[in-house]
Amino acid sequence: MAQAKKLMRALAGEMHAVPPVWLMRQAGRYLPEYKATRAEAGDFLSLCYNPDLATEVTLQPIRRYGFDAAILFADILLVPQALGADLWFVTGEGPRLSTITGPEGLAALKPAGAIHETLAPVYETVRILSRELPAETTLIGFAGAPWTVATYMIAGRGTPDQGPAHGLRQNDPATFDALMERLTEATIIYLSAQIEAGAEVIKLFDSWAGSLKGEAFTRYALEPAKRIVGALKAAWPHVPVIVFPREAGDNYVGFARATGADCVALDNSVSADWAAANVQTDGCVQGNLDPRHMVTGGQDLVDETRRIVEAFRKGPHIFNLGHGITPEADPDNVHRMLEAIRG
Ligand code: 1CP
Repeated sequence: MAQAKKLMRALAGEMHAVPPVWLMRQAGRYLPEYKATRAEAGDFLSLCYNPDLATEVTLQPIRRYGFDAAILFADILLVPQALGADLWFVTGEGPRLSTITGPEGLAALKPAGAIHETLAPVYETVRILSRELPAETTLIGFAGAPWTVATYMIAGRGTPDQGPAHGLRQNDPATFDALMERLTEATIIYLSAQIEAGAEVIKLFDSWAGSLKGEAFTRYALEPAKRIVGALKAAWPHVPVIVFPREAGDNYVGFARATGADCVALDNSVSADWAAANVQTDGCVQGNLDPRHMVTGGQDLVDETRRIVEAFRKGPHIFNLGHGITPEADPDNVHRMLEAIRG
């Protein structure tokens, strides 16, 4: 079947002089319309679980910028909540969760199959979006990878070095491995439901993969991604999967092939020239403009954007940032970036 959507064609290996583009966190606090809808919802989690308002914030950046993809508005931490963890957000600080420090914490979690009870509104958002998005816009569903989600469940918050999670995996591997297993199962169930509701592409965010080294990277980043991609591909061989083992460095090489993914998303700590020579040789890559350019703008933004497009011109590429756009970003800089890409 001929695929009309540009982002889908890039994922299938097609090359473009003007690559498809979307941004991580494209719905978010840098947009005044997002802040208004979030205020209407009351708080962040109420926004995530309100299908009409979550649809609205997903569509806002599409209306404003005409990106090639929309990413479902939700959060990677909804899965721990659906497994029974307490979750709340402290304004100006970030997420807080109940912690898992040993076998009791694990025993208190619900089975993976119980997540639909909590996550049903998210599937409804996907269903509404698949009806309402423009015909040329691809709908991306997502989840956090087990390691990244586990780091939050163990520490109860975001951590600079994921120390508590490394501590549990070294000191109580039985509990840690059982948590990873529960998360892997829940992630497969969650992403399957998103595909059934209409998600056309899946992205797996392993934001803290970079702190796993050597054998630990293989075991806790690569292996779970491979299982998740394998399970999705067994049921939906034509649904592309983008994997994002952020700050993987040399471990980006061969990651798509080893996991069966269609595309690897690159953070901005690797150079585009290096990634073109060592990662894009396996297929589509996504990335990797430093998000700070969305704050600082100017000629540097234009030059860097063009340099990245040029570096990845010899293979399939989806333009994106190397990490999420920040609340301090200037919405006009996104227009400048698009102008530099699309001309
Ligand atoms: O105050 C607010 O309005 C909340 C800010 C916010 C937003 C807009 C959070 C809290 N999550 C989100 C949405 C979100 N999160 C999306 C929606 C779609 C889009 O990209 O537009 C997605 C895909 C995520 C994914 C996510 N959440 C990740 C993986 C990607 C990444 O940024 O590395 C992670 C690590 C989270 C956890 C999380 N949720 C929110 C925050 C501030 C964080 C990071 C916490 C930390 O610093 O450790």
